[in-house]
Amino acid sequence: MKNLKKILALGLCVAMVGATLVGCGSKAAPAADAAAPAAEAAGNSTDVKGANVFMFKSVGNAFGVIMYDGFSSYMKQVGEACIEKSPAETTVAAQVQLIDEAITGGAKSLSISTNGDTGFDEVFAKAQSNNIPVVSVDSAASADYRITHNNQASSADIGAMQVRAAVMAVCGVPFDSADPSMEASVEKALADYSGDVINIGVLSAGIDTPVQNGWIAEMEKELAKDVYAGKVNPELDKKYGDDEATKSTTQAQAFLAENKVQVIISPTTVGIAAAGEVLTQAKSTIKLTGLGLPSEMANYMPASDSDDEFSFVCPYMMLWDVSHLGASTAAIQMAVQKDGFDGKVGSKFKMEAWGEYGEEEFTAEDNGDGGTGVLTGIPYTFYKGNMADWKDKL
Ligand code: RAM
Repeated sequence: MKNLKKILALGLCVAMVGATLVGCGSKAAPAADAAAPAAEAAGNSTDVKGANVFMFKSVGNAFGVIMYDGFSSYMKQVGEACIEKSPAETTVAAQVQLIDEAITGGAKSLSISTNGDTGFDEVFAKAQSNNIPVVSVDSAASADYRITHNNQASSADIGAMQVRAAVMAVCGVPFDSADPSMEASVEKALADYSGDVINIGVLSAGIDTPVQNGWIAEMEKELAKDVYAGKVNPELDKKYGDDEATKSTTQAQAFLAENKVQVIISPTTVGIAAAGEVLTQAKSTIKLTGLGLPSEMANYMPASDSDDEFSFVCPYMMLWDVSHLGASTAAIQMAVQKDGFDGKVGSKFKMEAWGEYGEEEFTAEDNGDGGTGVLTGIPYTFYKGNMADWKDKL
């Protein structure tokens, strides 16, 4: 039920970030706030002192920009100050330094998407002893130090759907909106497939990035299923672009030069956009899918029912409501600070109505990594049937 509501809310209209943002037309109210240019949005502070700090993996990643826009618009709605402090480089060391500065500067809370599993213990312990609650989002922080993790969508679903989309792309099978999980579609595609064994490449973010590594592990579980046996190589060919456009481009070019894979999955918006450009320019037959922003992928994807999706490098891809992901992170922080939400399994909180979303209730669940997570979204597939609606909004 909760998932269906998310699909409907996402499908109806979402106001997104910054200059490319498109409002919701007749559905106005708080979503219009989300439409405000980030620099003007209230809630934003110029000072760390007393502010709720949001830290993405690095600056300049549109996914992080949209998430912070949702975070700050929710903070504004509830009258709280916030500030973004993301590093220039996508590294643990750069994040640790900024967290340390935020603690010294008197931050009220920390919401973070981490660049790695290790290296944060000392600074997170320092945050804890300064009563600064740590909540992770997108890429998890250590269970020992976070209150909970905001899980954008089920990792198993994200991993499995990317593999299914990759195989369908090679087999030339269109996305069928009546089969959103693509489970039946991929089964049929493989039953009809008699070509060479399909090799899948993965263009990921950092080699140590928790969230992408979690999804890759789920891709490998999906590939171990009988339906793929003998038809798809269970070994993924992995490369890492560190969520930097230049490095991701170089890695995509390496896939092209090696010519070993028939399809690339890129579970990062930076990687998929870089690969989209490389493969499109080269007029390559290597297909592409993964997690992308429609605004960044519009040149590499079909956008109308009359398009032949297989004449584009990326026939379809997935993502979720990134703005809501930021807003729900802010709501978790508020529940921790004001409503006694402690992030233990079974503890619940209510998120105030925001944008097109009515009041929502979320519950902390075992996240499978020694800590808890709160599931706030679902993967949504962008394809020729809906890209025209989304490329200017997300
Ligand atoms: C990138 C980041 C982020 C990921 C999205 C899909 O912007 O790497 O971690 O969740 O893509």
